[in-house]
Amino acid sequence: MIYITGDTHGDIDYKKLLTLKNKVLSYNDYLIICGDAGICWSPQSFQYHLNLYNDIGCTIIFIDGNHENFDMLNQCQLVEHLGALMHQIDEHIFHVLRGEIMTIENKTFLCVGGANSIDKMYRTPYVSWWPEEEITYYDIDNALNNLEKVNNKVDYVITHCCDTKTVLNAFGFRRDICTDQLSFIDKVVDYKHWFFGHYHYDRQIGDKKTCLYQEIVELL
Ligand SMILES: [Mn+2]
Repeated sequence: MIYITGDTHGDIDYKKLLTLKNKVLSYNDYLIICGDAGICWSPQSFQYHLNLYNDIGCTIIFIDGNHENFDMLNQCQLVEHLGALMHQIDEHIFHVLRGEIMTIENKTFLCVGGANSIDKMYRTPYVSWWPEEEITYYDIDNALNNLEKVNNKVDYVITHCCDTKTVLNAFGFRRDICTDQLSFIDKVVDYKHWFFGHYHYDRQIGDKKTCLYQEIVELL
C-alpha cells in the first residue's frame, strides 16, 4: 500500500502516524511525507526520531520542507532508489531530491521539496533555518529534464508548498519565490493528482489538488 500525509515535524505531529501501526504493514508498504518530516533536525534528536519512524514498520519516503536540517540531509549517502535520486537516511527511510520522479507500485511521483519560511527572520541560520529551503532554478531544471523522459506525464505530484495560483486563490496567503517556482507544474505536467503540505490544513482544492496535514490518504 501507499500512504501519503502532510508535515510530521519529528515528534510534534507524529501521533497521526500511529493509526498506520494498526494496519498490517511491511517494508513493501510506503508512507510518503510531503515535507517537514523533521527526522533530520538536530543530531541530538536524530536517533530518537529514527526509532519513532522505524517503529511504524513501513518504508518512509519524504521530500524536504522548510523545517529540515539540510546539513544533516546532505551528509547522508546518495542512492538511486525507486528510479529516483535519494538520500538514504536509514535502512528504510529515504529523502527524495527535488525534481526526481520515483516509481512505486507502477505509479509515478514527481517530487519537489522546498518552501519559504515566513518566520525566518526569527530563526538562526544553520541551527533552525537553512537557506537551502528555497526552490532553485536548478531544481526546476532537474524536474523538467526528468519529465522529458516520461513525456511530461506522471501519476502524482508531491510538493511541500504549492503553486502561486493555489496559494492565492485557495488560502489567501502570500506568494513567494517557491510558490512561483512551482507554477510550471500546471503549465507543463500532465498529472492525476497533486498532494502538498506546508500550510497545516487538510483541504481539497478543486478535484486535482489536496493539502494534507493530519489526514493520511491511502492511494488506491
Ligand atoms: Mn510545517
